[in-house]
Amino acid sequence: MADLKVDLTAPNGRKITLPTGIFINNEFVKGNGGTITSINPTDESEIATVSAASADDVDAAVKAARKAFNDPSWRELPGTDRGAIMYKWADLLEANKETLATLETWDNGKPYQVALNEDLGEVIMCIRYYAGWADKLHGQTIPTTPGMKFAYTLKQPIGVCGQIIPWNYPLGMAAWKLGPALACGNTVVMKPAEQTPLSILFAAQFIKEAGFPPGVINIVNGYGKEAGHALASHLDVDKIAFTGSTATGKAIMKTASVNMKNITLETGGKSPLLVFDDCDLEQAAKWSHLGIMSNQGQICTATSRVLVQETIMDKFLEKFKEVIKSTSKVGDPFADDTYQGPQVTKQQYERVLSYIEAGKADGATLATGGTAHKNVGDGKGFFIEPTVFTGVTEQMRVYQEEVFGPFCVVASFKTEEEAIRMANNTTYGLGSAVFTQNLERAHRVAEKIEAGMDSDVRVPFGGVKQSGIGRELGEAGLAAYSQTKAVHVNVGLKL
Ligand code: TXE
Repeated sequence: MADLKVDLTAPNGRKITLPTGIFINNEFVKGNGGTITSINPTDESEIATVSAASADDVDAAVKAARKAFNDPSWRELPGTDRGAIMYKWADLLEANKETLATLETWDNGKPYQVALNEDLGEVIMCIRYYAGWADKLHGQTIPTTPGMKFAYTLKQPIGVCGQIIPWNYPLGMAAWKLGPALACGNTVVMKPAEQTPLSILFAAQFIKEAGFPPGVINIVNGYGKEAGHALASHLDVDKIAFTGSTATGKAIMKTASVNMKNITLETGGKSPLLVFDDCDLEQAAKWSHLGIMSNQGQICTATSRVLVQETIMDKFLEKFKEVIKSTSKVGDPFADDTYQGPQVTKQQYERVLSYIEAGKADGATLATGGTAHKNVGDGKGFFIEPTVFTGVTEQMRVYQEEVFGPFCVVASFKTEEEAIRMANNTTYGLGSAVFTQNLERAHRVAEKIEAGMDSDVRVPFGGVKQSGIGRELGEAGLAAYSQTKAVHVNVGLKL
């Protein structure tokens, strides 16, 4: 730690020199909030120890971001040039994607092929997508009273943006938040999750090389209660964007009210997947599997409630279990044939196991799984068998609460009305999916479900109810990082 770098050899043999400081003003410096030791969830060994930011460090990062926001080298940079810097950063990330994916797998536990092809693919695409927007942000001219005045609007950045992100897609969440913020000309202080501090440090190395002026992007690893709270409560932070649990989202909302920060929240979910009796059963079973069992079930839009029309329940369950058995190979995330790695931390692993107990205690029927996966890494590691409960009623905790693991409940409905009512019977509203070959029904149900759909960087994403506030991604994501200023021009009105 002394020279703020550590030499590592990853389980796949890759040699990595990783910066360990916090990143302020384009430099790695030692944090004063203690350290974070990252644990490999596959075998519970220590990977590396990195700096954590104190409240004073967060203050230093905010000061750097404020200075950068007011500096002509960023503020007056034409959008095209801003975009060019972002493209350069994306190119550098792409050139280093194997190392970034290695760190992601090692620290988070997700399968390497997924980290490399899906996560890193999306990260690079997201930064490029928003780089393309940087010179296409403009206001409107608005006709008012001819001969007297006209008005126009300007799209301006919000200022210093605090961004607090979770551990399920460490680099993905960083890209979703940095892309639109930078395209709009803001400056950023980002606090990554303490469970996964590594990959973002490697990515931060390329910020200076890409050409971002000092202070435009600051990365402060740290703990939620200290560094996260310091950021959400800081009086010189203009916006806070958060992805994580609903409980922490509510706490941040309260804290952020101290100076009425602009706010975007993306929180939990209990997303329904509806299977009607006229669907392609094979496809419905495969998508139901992907929707909850990929990324170890640690997906905010995971389709964790599968609602199946009563008449096809037995057939569906048979297919679903078949797909789980043939696809969900649990094991070493660096092995090519692994579908499911370990849960990210012991805490998350224990949380999933406790929900398995809750399901049993409430009288649900275990259709498959329901135990820790033992035969990996000498019984070490945070692995869980893909778990499905049937016979679930709407009052059960496993129907209502977010589990965040390879764990889903299957419940039955009789009619379309009942399916919609059951789908909407939660405090959440994030993702959802409908399987039917009846197009009228598909669109009718989509309109009535209180939730959005899948995610794609080009399409707006976000929740309703207690799943969040605001939209990220797509053109709508730019609105979260810009404000509209109106200018009235007097062209002849005399008093
Ligand atoms: O989340 P937290 P945790 C859900 C999922 C999971 C549960 C708990 O159900 O099991 O949340 O996960 C920072 N002020 N999701 O405990 O606490 C923290 O340091 C400011 C869904 O990891 O919400 C981290 O950077 N910041 C989700 C971030 O908030 C604070 C993804 C998220 O941590 C803070 C993750 C505070 N007081 C978990 N306390 C999704 N929507 O995808 C914590 N943080």
